[in-house]
Amino acid sequence: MTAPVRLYHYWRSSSAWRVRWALAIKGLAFESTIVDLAAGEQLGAEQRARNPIAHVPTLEIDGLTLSESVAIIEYLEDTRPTPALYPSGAGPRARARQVVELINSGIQPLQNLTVLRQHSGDPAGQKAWAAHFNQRGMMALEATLVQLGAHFPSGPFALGDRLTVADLYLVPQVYSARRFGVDLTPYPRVLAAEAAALASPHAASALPENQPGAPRS
Ligand SMILES: N[C@@H](CCC(=O)N[C@@H](CS)C(=O)NCC(=O)O)C(=O)O
Repeated sequence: MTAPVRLYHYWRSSSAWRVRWALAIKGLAFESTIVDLAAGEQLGAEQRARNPIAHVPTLEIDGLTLSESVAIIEYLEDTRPTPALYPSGAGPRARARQVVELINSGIQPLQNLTVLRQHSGDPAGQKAWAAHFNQRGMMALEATLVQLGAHFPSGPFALGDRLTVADLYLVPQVYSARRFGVDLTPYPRVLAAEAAALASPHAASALPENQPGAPRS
């Protein structure tokens, strides 16, 4: 019997959201272990043994224990290529990775709990820091999507007429930007991509509010 796919995640983790969404698109059911970031569970020995930097997500699949959403999603794409999350062709794939890394390296790490706490002990100071880097990131994301639009069939998604990995990174980051109070009205291309991606099949099951441990409104 094959071991179940297991995801170590947290409802509000934007990086875990990307992976939940990819799993849903690839049609992979998974079992959940919640690592409560607010309670500091990521810092405990168990999550550190899975991922020494003490972050979520971690995915157990096919006998592997994988961390880092890029590595996980590329593994899923390599082993379960349909439906594809990356466009085909070296150039379009590089452009998809450009959007992924803009978010994964250029924005999200700066809002991590560890970074916010290192920056300031004051919640208002932490929020201002995260808002600054999200606003700067959204500006870059808007300009990038406009530039890249010339290279893809026109459409509302991050890379044009179909949902790609770029959307799986964009939507959780827009959610974070909103949470930190960033005004998103100057970024219409980003907002159009978010709306299209959220309306796509499989988006709902990955949403933060639909995860175990999320506050019930
Ligand atoms: N580049 C990593 C980022 C992982 C990451 O930063 N996870 C955050 C939640 S989104 C985390 O676990 N933070 C815990 C902390 O800062 O203590 C990925 O894509 O998986």
